[in-house]
Amino acid sequence: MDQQPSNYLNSMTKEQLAYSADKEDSTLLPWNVSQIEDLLNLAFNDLIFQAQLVHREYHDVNKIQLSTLVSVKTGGCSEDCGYCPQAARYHTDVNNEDMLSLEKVVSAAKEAKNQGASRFCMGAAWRGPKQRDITKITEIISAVKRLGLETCATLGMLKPGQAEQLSDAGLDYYNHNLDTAPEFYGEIITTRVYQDRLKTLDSVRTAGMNVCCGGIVGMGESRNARAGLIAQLANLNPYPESVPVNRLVQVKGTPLYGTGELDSFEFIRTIAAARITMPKAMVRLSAGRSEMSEEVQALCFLAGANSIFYGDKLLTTGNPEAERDRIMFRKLGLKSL
Ligand code: SAM
Ligand code: DTB
Ligand code: SF4
Repeated sequence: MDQQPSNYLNSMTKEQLAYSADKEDSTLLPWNVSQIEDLLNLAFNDLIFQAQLVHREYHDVNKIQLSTLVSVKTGGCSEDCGYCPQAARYHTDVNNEDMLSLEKVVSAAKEAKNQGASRFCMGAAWRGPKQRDITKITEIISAVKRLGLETCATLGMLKPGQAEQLSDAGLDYYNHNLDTAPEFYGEIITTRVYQDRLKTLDSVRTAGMNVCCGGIVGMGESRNARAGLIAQLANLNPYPESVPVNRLVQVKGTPLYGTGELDSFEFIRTIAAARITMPKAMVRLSAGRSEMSEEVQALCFLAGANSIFYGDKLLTTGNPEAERDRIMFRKLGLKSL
């Protein structure tokens, strides 16, 4: 592997960091894919050092934000995302369930708050919400917000006007991932295009909500494709407030089941590149933690991750138990935000 010396980066990142930190200055240039590939190609220690410099400039490196996820509508989705156990067309153990009642979601949110989460994220296996879904989910969002939690939802593509309704109900963040680089995207999803995703992200911004947008690594993509994803995210103007970096959770029955395992250092490098290119964002070490050792997670935090999903379940797959995370936090001297 071609490793670049550390000083190679120094002059480049100063300009790029200025751009990333202050997008209002339109004279500064956006990131191009090859610059991010150069970052990913650095010797590991040099990359982590650069990521730490940025992380320490913009964040308290010992503080981690905790979000708890709940699936408010599980399974039966019409889309064909090759990684997803909730797509109706794949034969997985996930069944098509009804939407959870307001009471059930509120009780899950109370429990998340008691456990120490600051944000409650609600996911639905939809291509996008129908108007009747918006009516129900807005009631749920307002009720969760009243508990004093930050709210986040991931409901698929939004039609004109829907983002405003969600925002009016008290939704703080909308999660909608670009998932991968534009060039690799068609290998993973065919039922919606990249531009559809960008359009939804634009509506979320226009409605005044915070954007939570990231992707998945470990789907058989190249390092160039990981750089392509980071470039897309970093060049959103402004870049997302929250960037979930998921490691593919391989679920039996999905097309991506059996994909060659991604080396952990590649995952950590991706986190570092996200941190360097999006200095103020919260970078979330998202799906895949159950399959990671504490040591790998510690390296992710060192690379700039400062947010996690907290609670024993993601949407349909497992996540480390809250108590296990508390023990890990104690060992690493980490505190929740
Ligand atoms: N249906 C909505 C949508 O696709 O926008 C919201 C829910 S969807 C499950 C949210 C995100 O979860 C996806 O965009 C993807 O990035 C992530 N995800 C789904 N299955 C995953 C898996 N097996 N491993 C890692 N991430 C996954
Ligand atoms: C995100 O980027 N990751 C979360 C959240 N946003 C909704 C979802 C991960 C899902 C992992 C597979 C599952 O549990 O179904
Ligand atoms: Fe449906 Fe979302 Fe899963 Fe794609 S990722 S199949 S849209 S639930």
